[in-house]
Amino acid sequence: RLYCTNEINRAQSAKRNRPMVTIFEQIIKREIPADIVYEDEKCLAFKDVNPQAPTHLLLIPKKRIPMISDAVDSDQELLGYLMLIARRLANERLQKGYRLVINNGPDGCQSVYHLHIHILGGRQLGWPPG
Ligand code: D5M
Repeated sequence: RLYCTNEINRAQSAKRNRPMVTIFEQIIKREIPADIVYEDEKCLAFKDVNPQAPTHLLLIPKKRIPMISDAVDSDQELLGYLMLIARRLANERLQKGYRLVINNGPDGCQSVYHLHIHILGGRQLGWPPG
């Protein structure tokens, strides 16, 4: 619960205080380390530093899209591509099921303003999410 409250506080202040260059862009450029599990010319996947399940990966486009609500019609192919890569990474690791999540904005609990798909699994997940 405490952790969840911290996550919400972080998300509520993240948009106001967001940096020009996000931590995920720094990971793409190898300016800060990450446990990278997949990369191609369009996207990158790495382990979440604060895992919420035994498997918790983040899949990000290399293109700078701050949040899903900023996506435009011309992103259709990229967004479809990301879903298929997310499916592949999840299928390889999580045969018993998984969840793909995109948090959007403060109330959606988004804390990093570079679009990312959470890939979660490895335990029975609950519903509804908090
Ligand atoms: O999810 C943002 C996620 O990003 C959150 O689960 C923590 C994770 N995070 C933050 N910094 C890092 C680094 N440096 N490496 C790996 N993972 C990180 P959101 O949907 O915005 O709440």
